[in-house]
Amino acid sequence: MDPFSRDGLERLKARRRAVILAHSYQTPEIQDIADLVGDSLELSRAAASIDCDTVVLCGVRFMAETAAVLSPGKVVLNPAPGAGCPLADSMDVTSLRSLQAEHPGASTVVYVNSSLEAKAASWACCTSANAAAVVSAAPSREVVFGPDRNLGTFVARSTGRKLWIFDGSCPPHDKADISDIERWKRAWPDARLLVHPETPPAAWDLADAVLGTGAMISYVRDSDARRFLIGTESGMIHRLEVLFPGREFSAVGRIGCPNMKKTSPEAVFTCLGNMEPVVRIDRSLADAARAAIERMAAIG
Ligand code: CIZ
Repeated sequence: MDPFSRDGLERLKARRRAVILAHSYQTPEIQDIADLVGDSLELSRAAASIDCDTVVLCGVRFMAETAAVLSPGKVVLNPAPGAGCPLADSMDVTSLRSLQAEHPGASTVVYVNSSLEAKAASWACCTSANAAAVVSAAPSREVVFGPDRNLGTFVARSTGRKLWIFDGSCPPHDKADISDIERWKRAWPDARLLVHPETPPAAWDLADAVLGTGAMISYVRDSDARRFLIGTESGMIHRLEVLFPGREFSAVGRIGCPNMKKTSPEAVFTCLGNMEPVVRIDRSLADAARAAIERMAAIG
């Protein structure tokens, strides 16, 4: 195959009737070759709705799996099959079932950062963009929620629902460096501080708003501030800079996900050329997980 070039990639995409979808935490190089950059909710909706034969999902494994479940008629390629998610891996389905057994009357909502087995055992999954809306729509007032402890705590506060929360976390967000955030607040006193709900409550207490990445974009769009401190995975800075060239952004809290940086433009090109690695999911597992994923895509 020819070496990677933008023209070569466009030719391959046309030949494969392919779209490239990238999460907002991907590197600038990947975001710049993508047809659509977004959060998990936007990517899964796009994978299902765009008229194409092939989807190249640039993110981490659970995102490629979610896209494949929602797009059974398409080939979903994952150019970084080694990119896992420690948060998703932190809750196996046996642990989730134990929590469910302790609270038999509760509905179960799992964050999209979870295994397909956990999704299959749940009423719905959610993203940070619609976690409160999904929990509020749950048929029982009590909800078993996992795996992210911080997001669960935030959703319990904002919905007033009783949540039984699994004790998992996203290591880069959970270990956000609070003194770095404080330092930046002193350095840019006029800036708005936006932090992700996967960060710990100590970060929320300093922030102007606690938001998922999609809501951070809306916040900046609607704000008259010129400078923003962003407490989430640092890939988000490129996304914001592309969308809002007149504003200034700085990443705070030293939040970096090594798995999100495992996709290279060359790997995207090679996987489209070879049409592998294909995301293959056992049919019965996909069918079992689909209802929870479809609820996530339909709500909020
Ligand atoms: O929902 C997502 O894509 C994640 C993991 C974070 C966010 O806020 O976008």
